[in-house]
Amino acid sequence: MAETGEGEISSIEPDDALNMELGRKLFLRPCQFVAGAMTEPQLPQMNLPEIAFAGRSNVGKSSLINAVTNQKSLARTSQTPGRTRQLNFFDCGERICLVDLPGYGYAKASKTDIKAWTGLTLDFLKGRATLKRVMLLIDSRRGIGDKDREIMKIFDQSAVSWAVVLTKIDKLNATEKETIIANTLAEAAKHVAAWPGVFVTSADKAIGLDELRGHIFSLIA
Ligand SMILES: Nc1nc2c(ncn2[C@@H]2O[C@H](COP(=O)(O)OP(=O)(O)OP(=O)(O)O)[C@@H](O)[C@H]2O)c(=O)[nH]1
Ligand SMILES: [Mg+2]
Repeated sequence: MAETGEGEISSIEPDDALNMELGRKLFLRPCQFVAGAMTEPQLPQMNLPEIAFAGRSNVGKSSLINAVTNQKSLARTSQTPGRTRQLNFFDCGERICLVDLPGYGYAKASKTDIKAWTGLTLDFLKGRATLKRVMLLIDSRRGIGDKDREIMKIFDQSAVSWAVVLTKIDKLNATEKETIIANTLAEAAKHVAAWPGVFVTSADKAIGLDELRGHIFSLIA
């Protein structure tokens, strides 16, 4: 474990300072919304490497995309879970595409809607040639749950390369942080398709963003 400049505990060694710097620069370029897809024919052909943000409803996917791209309202965020109901594609500097996925585990939406967006999301995750990595977001207050385990299984079976990102770390005290990071690392390590680390982030307090940007940059460098 390493201490970042802000004194936050991070499980990531800052050994790739160059990637972090280039990743930071990458996201100084403007990002723009390209397409929102609710059906398979609406999926855009991007010809850019893609990084998708997946996770439970309300885990903070849209907020993290905004934080990483330095754009306050690129992806729509909400107090109401289940807000992102389509796959949203954002072109960042014509170098990379970030994909904001609908969250899973939201019980209040209609069954037909849930089926539609879950089906499309799974098809996308399993069959997208340009998809470089899925960032699987886990709310650090909740930890990995059964729904997350189901999706990890799907990733492993479909050979989707993925990495775990803890969100909303600003809500935890130091002891809680250490526990959740250790538990999450241990669980991620059991999965062959998972990147062997965990990103520790807060969109609100701008924690762990350069590490995440550096990781994303390393995937397209
Ligand atoms: N404290 C704190 N709250 C956060 C953070 N990131 C997101 N939130 C809050 O969590 C709620 C959900 O955030 P979203 O970014 O909309 O979550 P989402 O995963 O995109 O949600 P869906 O689109 O419904 O799947 C909002 O009220 C955010 O303000 C964070 O880093 N810290
Ligand atoms: Mg969202």
